[in-house]
Amino acid sequence: MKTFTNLLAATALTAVAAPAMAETWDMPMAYSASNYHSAVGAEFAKCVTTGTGGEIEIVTHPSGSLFPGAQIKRAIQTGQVPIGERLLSGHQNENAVFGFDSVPFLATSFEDSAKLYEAAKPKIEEILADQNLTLLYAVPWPPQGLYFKDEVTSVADMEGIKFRSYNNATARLAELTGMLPVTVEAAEISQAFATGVAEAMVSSGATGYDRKVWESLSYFYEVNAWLPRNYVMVNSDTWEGTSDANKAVITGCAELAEYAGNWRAREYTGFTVEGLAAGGMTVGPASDGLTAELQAIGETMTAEWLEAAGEDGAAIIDAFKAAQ
Ligand code: PCA
Repeated sequence: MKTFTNLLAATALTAVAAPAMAETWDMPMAYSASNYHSAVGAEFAKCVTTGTGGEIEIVTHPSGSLFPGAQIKRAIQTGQVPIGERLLSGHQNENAVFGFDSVPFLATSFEDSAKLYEAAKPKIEEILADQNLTLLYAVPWPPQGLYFKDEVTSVADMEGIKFRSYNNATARLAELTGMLPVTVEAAEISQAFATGVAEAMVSSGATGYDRKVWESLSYFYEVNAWLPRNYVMVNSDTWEGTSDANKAVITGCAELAEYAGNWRAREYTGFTVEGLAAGGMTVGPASDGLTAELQAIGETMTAEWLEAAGEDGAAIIDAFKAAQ
């Protein structure tokens, strides 16, 4: 009888000591572990694991190691993974509204990009909710500039160049400048440039720096075309099944991650642009002539986006303009 009582006591103790139902949430991320998006994701994961007392352990998988970028959203939607991070404008082909942050020259600074995001957020949350996805946080990339092998002073100089694209807007930019778009994930960029699959791209100083593109390319023009964002999303069924206490921890960690990510993006901008120059690249603004040509192309792309995104797109732009 004594043994039985002891056994009961021991079982009760174990029940108290062990976390209720420990779960592991694998979190695929598309960009290199050293990139600040991945660093922020790792901090977010740690915050959740610690805050939930280990009930939810988030394990990040950077560099597209679990799923390549293009498959991450679908993997979360279908419950193959509970959570993940994705460049949302990568899904412009699915719904033009997802491309609101890649409309050329609409928001070209961190301040404006934050206002544009606030203007778009309710609609984006609604679209994601219809796809069984719950938005947790979003972090911007630094302003997008143009990378080339040779000096480029006009759109005519771009004719026939193989241009690495990462969403519809970047592919369209290639078409409108007479270049040849080729889709390449960030994780594959260095190889694509080394092998000649791609010869140019539009991206941030951060991505060029992470991928050491000075090994293949020589010019970075600070065009400040737009600032796209990465989004961390959770499967809505998983979210519904999460306790209120753990939801509160995750939401709090997401707020911290968004805040930290925004600051890191700003700091990383100068650091990486300097890094490109230190790597041997010529870094600076585009010529006045090229800037004017790109502005005109931006107007075409803005009109096309508004046409494709309809009333929702117009409402986002109106809300953004009202906040400026
Ligand atoms: N880097 C990502 C998206 C935007 C950016 O700055 C990329 O090039 O894939």
